[in-house]
Amino acid sequence: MGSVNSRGHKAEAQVVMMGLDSAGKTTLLYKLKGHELVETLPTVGFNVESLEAPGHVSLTLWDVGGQTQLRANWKDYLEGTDILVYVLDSTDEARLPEAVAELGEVLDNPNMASVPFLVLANKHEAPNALPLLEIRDRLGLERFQDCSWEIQACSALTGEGLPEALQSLRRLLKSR
Ligand code: G3D
Repeated sequence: MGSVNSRGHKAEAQVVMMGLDSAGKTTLLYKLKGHELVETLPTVGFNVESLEAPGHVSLTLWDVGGQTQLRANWKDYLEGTDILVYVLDSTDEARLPEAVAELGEVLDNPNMASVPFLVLANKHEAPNALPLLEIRDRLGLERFQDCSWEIQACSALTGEGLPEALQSLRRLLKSR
């Protein structure tokens, strides 16, 4: 997946962004692209968007969970994924177990073996957001020893944490 430049490095990266519906993926994408915030509609199927940082990065957005009809297909598209960005709603404690289970299922896919991943604990500006350390513990991230991962708190609304998230992406791209 992607292309190779004259130095033999990949010039493009296939980043797959996943998370439960309403985690904030669409808002994040627009914020990262420098657009004004837009009225968001529930993501149907998937969007493919390209992002200019850090280089040519192709971003594919997926909702996981709930939409059984679509879930049957998304696993086929994981092949060639360079990085997984998993977006969580830090304020949605009720659906955290579901989000944890879905992340585990995605990472268990053979196409995801040793693919680095970044967890974005979104909506962190909200007063009822769970602390980042608690989210990390409840995700059980320590068990993923075979691949590089990072977790970052952010807010797609205020932009807080997004420069750090892009730095994490760069680090993880280098770790491939
Ligand atoms: P999705 O693409 O993952 O399904 P969306 O999620 O981007 O559509 O966002 C779902 C809702 O969460 C939207 O609110 C959006 O404005 C809100 N949201 C996204 N990011 C943040 C954030 O960082 N903080 C807060 N407080 N809200 C956020 P609506 O009201 O349109 O459903």
